[in-house]
Amino acid sequence: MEKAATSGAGDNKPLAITLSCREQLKNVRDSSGICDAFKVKYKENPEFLVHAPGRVNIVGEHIDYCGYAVFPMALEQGILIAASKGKDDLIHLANIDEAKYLECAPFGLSEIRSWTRGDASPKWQDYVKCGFRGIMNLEHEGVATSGFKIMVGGNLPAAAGVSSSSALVIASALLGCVSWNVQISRTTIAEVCAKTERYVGTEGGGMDQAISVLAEKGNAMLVEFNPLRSIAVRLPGDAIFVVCNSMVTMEKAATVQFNTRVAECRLACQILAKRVGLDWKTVKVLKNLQSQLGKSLAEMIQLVQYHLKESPHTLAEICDILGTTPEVLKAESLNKQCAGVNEFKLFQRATHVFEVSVNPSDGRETETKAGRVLEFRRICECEDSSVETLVTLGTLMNESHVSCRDLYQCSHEKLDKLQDVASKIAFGARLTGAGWGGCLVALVPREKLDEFRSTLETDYYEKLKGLRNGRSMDELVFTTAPAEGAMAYHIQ
Ligand code: NG1
Ligand code: MG
Repeated sequence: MEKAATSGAGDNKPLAITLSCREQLKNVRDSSGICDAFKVKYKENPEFLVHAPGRVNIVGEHIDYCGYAVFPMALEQGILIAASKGKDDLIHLANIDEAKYLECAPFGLSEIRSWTRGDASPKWQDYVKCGFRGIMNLEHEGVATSGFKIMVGGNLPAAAGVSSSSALVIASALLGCVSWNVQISRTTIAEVCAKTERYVGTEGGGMDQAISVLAEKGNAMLVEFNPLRSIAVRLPGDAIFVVCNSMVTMEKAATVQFNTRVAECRLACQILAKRVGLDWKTVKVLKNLQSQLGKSLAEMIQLVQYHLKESPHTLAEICDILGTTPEVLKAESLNKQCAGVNEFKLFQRATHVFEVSVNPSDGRETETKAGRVLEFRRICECEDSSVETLVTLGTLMNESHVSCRDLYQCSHEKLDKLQDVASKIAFGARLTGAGWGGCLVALVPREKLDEFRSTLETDYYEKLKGLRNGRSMDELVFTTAPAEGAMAYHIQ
């Protein structure tokens, strides 16, 4: 059984709101479309509605799985599920966009308990399975006693780096909790879903699941890991964050890049551990290495510069340093997707992680350039909305983009072009989420919003009409206030 954690900022909010009549359900979250589609499909009314928001990460990319804190905010846009409990253990699943998300054959709950994706490309329904699996494995009384009829919809662009996958995992898990009466904290749901989303095959961190379920309306969240803790942080009043879709889609679970980056961070950690005399097989997470050594980030960067070379390490070189064989290394440190990769850029990846990360409880780093996440939080907490403050925040965002582009190499030429156009008007802009496509987040002066949008339209979107595919500017570029975490609505 999983142990229950209870320390999230959003933990004091109930998981569900009870509604007394059907009309109330239709008035929640623009849900009449999905309620109607549910009724057409299943010839009955839904009993539950679940909303789980997507997110933008404002600063701190590809560091959650290294154990470092990140700084996301929940979007108003999200995944919306309408559902009713079934009479047997089957899950019937349909998507409102049935042309894009093909209907799948019903599957039994018993099949989910031990489900993993295997070698096929991930399908949209796999994320639903991840969510249910997490809750089922908690082994609470009443769990998985009934299946569901489900209609999935919402207004989040998929494969765009705004975390539609985790929002779907969270929404499914929350539906499981509420309908089977599993009473656990939001923090536990976040932890469980971070683990189970890995069954699709990517070794992600826990940022997306945490923000989707723990977010507080009006605030961004500093999310720390091990143990998971979320701290609400108010953004400066005049800061307008704009999400801009590069129109390049990236299915990270279907590609080798994401997991290779995770493996590179692990290998960098293990080599450093070995070099300083620790057991490389047990020290696999950069933050844990830093804690064990009691070093500052600046000192960690010195270690990187001393022990890792700038040119890529081959598998054979890594085995040599660690005194092991490729077979053992594959079992200890690599994942399936990077089985065929032979060159690992350990110096650059570790430098990116230590540059952008900071231990929130360790104030020592604030004077160095190293702590972009903590620095961002510190500035926000000064509650000063002056132009100088916004310029400083924007500069941190631009620096973060450069680190993602050059050191972590998780950008894309079109995303870089968009960042270039955006940052001419914005205080700053950076890719958000895993990268290799997806969205940009920009901090834009309030009075320049119109100019920002029209410049993006002429200098970016108009030039890529083929990719645009008829989408409106409102779909591609939108402002968003920090929204609240996931919520279920139940008619009684
Ligand atoms: P995306 O691909 O944007 O949902 C992924 C990971 C995060 C984090 C970011 C990079 C999952 C579910 N999400 O987000 O944990 O590592 O990349 O900062 O794997
Ligand atoms: Mg995702």
